[in-house]
Amino acid sequence: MREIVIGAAQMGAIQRADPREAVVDRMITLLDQAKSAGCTLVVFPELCLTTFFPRWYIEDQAEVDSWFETEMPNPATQPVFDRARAHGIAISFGYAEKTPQGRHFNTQLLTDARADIVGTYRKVHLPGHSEFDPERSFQHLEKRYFEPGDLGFPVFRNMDAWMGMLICNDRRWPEAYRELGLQGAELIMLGYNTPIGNSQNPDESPSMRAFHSELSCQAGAYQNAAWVVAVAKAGDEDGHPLCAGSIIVAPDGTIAAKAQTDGDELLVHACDMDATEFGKSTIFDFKRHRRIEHYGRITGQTGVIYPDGTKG
Ligand code: ING
Repeated sequence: MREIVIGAAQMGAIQRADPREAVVDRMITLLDQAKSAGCTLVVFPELCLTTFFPRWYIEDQAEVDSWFETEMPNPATQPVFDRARAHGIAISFGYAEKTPQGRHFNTQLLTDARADIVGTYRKVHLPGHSEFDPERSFQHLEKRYFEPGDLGFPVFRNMDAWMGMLICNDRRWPEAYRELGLQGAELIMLGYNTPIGNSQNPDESPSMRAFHSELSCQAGAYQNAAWVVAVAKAGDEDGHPLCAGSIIVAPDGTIAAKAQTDGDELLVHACDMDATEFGKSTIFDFKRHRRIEHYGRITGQTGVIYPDGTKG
């Protein structure tokens, strides 16, 4: 039995004025709780060091860059790595990455139990828009502030298991999970910041947002026989509510743990990586059942092409 006691460290709101140091203190409190609960791996949300700044149209490039990290670890985040190392806990958390070449990504890192970084993932699926939209009550400018990830969907060997990461909108795209599943991923960690704004569209109600988040994670877990740990940044950020509902999903698609609040909250579950074996060797034994000769459209085209050749 290859058991990893995993902590899903949901975080409540981070206000635009909150300094990284205050956020780091909250992360360390969650790490201490995780240590007491026997966790050996803790997953934090997407962009967990700052407010969800893509909701703002920011014209001053210096202010935009103030939301990004130019190195990792760095002075503000070093205390998190130090505490994780002291506890012997591996961590994964999301942050806005600015590379030495000046490129901008929405990134999630993973460390080993010594808090040494074993790998990073850069968000591929960027939702929203790139220009100011006057019709919206809040903006969603990830396509403005980030480039699509350029690392693909990597899987890392860590703590005697195959682990991959996704970020937020990625969880809605089955291709993302399958890219990890085809590398044998047994654990998929993802953070999210999902606005539950005041849209009049019933499909965008808070309850539907929560339903679609769970549906996507449960499907991804079940269809790739992997554990999925989905961790929210939740709560009301400067008047803009974010969806909570962090969950730990088992390889059979059932929810093993679920957050009850929209604040800082640690979920804990002992995840047996060998529990992925049944699905991977029966229903989702990819090598026995997949028929790739029929899947050409999935990577051959981006949008809809109708049978009569017209494009959606
Ligand atoms: N946020 C949202 C998400 O995919 C979104 C964007 C919300 C898309 C609701 C569709 C519906 O959860 C991020 N950061 O991707």
